[in-house]
Amino acid sequence: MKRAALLAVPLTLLLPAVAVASGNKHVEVSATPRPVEVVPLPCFPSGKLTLGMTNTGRKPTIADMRISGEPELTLSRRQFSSYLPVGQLVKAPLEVTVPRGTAPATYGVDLSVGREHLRVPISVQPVPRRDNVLLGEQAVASSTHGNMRLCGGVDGNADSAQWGASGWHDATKGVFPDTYGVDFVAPVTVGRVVLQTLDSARYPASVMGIRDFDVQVRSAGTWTTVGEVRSNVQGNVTVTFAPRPVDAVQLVSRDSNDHGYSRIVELEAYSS
Ligand SMILES: [Ca+2]
Repeated sequence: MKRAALLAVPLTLLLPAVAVASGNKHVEVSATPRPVEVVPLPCFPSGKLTLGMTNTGRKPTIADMRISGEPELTLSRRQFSSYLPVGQLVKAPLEVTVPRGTAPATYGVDLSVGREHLRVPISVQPVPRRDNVLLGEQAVASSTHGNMRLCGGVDGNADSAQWGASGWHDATKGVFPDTYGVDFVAPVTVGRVVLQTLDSARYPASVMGIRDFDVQVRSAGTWTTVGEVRSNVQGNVTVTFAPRPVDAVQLVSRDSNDHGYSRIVELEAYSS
């Protein structure tokens, strides 16, 4: 099985690489993609890098990769240590984020194994124009299940088939309400909110989706309910209301069709 998995790894993952000899260790270090693009928004799906180490020697070994970068960069890990069987690529994810307002420029992440280094360019991009004003903004939730990501509901991926990697649900099974939304850094005009709840062939919305929910917007510290949906069995639900400037948007989930979790694949909001 492991051999089959190895063969499935694209060759590009192995390149470019540097050979490292440290004592009796022979380790190739790889990173993909290069450069890595990062958008300076808290939940924007960027800055994802796959680190790799391959033992090119004749004996299994243990290798430690040290990971560092400029102070503008926040790195999800500082070290990648692994037992390395001979000839097998061992991978680990690295996420790179930068604060809102970081100027577009090229930075770098340095990977070191022994005395060898690989510098991965980190290209900070301008914030793109977005019709969906929730995309990439800071998500806020009443709770988040340990298997899920807080940002999963505003990462731009509304595909229920990728629910595990890109969705959100709460951590309080069978207990409602749950809330999920975004706090804006400055008021934004909102007149339409779109919920994509879990709705796949295996997990249809009528079985696993959010059933009863309210849409609320906050202005000057006061929440206002602008839409109520009850007995929903659809995957994609749009709520429209008179457009207004708001400083936060949230969905209040009051029940799901399985009475378990509140599952959001993507929550979007538009000006009209
Ligand atoms: Ca998503």
